[in-house]
Amino acid sequence: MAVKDKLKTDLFPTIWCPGCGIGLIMQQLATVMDDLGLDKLNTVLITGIGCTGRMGAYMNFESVYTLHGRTLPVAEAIKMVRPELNVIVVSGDGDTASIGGNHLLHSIRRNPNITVICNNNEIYGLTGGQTGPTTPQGTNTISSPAGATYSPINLQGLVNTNPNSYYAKTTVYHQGPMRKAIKEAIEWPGFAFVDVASQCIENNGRRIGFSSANDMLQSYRTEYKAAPPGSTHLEPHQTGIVKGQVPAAAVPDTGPAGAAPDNGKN
Ligand SMILES: Cc1ncc(C[n+]2csc(CCOP(=O)(O)OP(=O)(O)O)c2C)c(N)n1
Ligand code: SF4
Ligand SMILES: [Mg+2]
Repeated sequence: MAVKDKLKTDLFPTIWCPGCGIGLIMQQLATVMDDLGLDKLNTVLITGIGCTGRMGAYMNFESVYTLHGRTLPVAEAIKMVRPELNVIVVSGDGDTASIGGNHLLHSIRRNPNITVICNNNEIYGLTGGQTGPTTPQGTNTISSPAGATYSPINLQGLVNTNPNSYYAKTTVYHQGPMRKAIKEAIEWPGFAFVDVASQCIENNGRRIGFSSANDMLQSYRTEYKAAPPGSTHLEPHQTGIVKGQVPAAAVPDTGPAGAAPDNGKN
């Protein structure tokens, strides 16, 4: 099968702005899905709301377009009842870490065998460019014209609170490493998170001084450096992969076996 068979090219052009990073992620995801032999029968895509959430519509897979922030409970539920499926979540940084932040904490804790690809454009793209949980401190946004007040959330730190998790940081410029990270994440037998720095030129980039999507893309080339092999922690603006211990087969938490004891109070 060809990579293009993984995409609904009859629906192109997409609704994404020209130069948006989301398409670069979709292209690499489609390539990996083709390499791994993923198809409509063995894989389901879960997306949230936001520009990123539209990816499910353009890929030739069964997909669930969930409520904003609710990708992870839907993904975990599907994995629980259909454990043989590959369950892949694609969601925006706001969707993942803000409105979906509580679900993120508990998915990391439960360690389901699902893959999360986070399109981290450091902004709420769809709604016009408001400050989100990953927006760097000091960034001018439509909701923080004097600069974002707070430090961004530490996604790597959160994911790595589970010693069996997989975390990768990459960018849409680094296509080869992104492809490797997505492939390894899908193959990882537990919670795997691929954090992809990606440009939103229209609702973030232009406001912070980039004149084109390509300028923004090239900035990832100069700003990001690969972490030394074997790193157990990535510094800001380092790309790389931090793998925990391979998890043992997940045992679903189905509650106590058998009927509750009759203690006379039932
Ligand atoms: C419950 C709920 N709250 C708020 C919104 C409005 N909303 C839609 S998309 C979005 C932010 C999207 O940002 P992100 O997840 O980073 O995705 P991006 O558009 O950047 O890809 C918000 C706040 C909504 N649709 N539903
Ligand atoms: S608003 Fe930003 S994230 Fe949304 S499609 Fe346009 S460039 Fe991409
Ligand atoms: Mg975003």
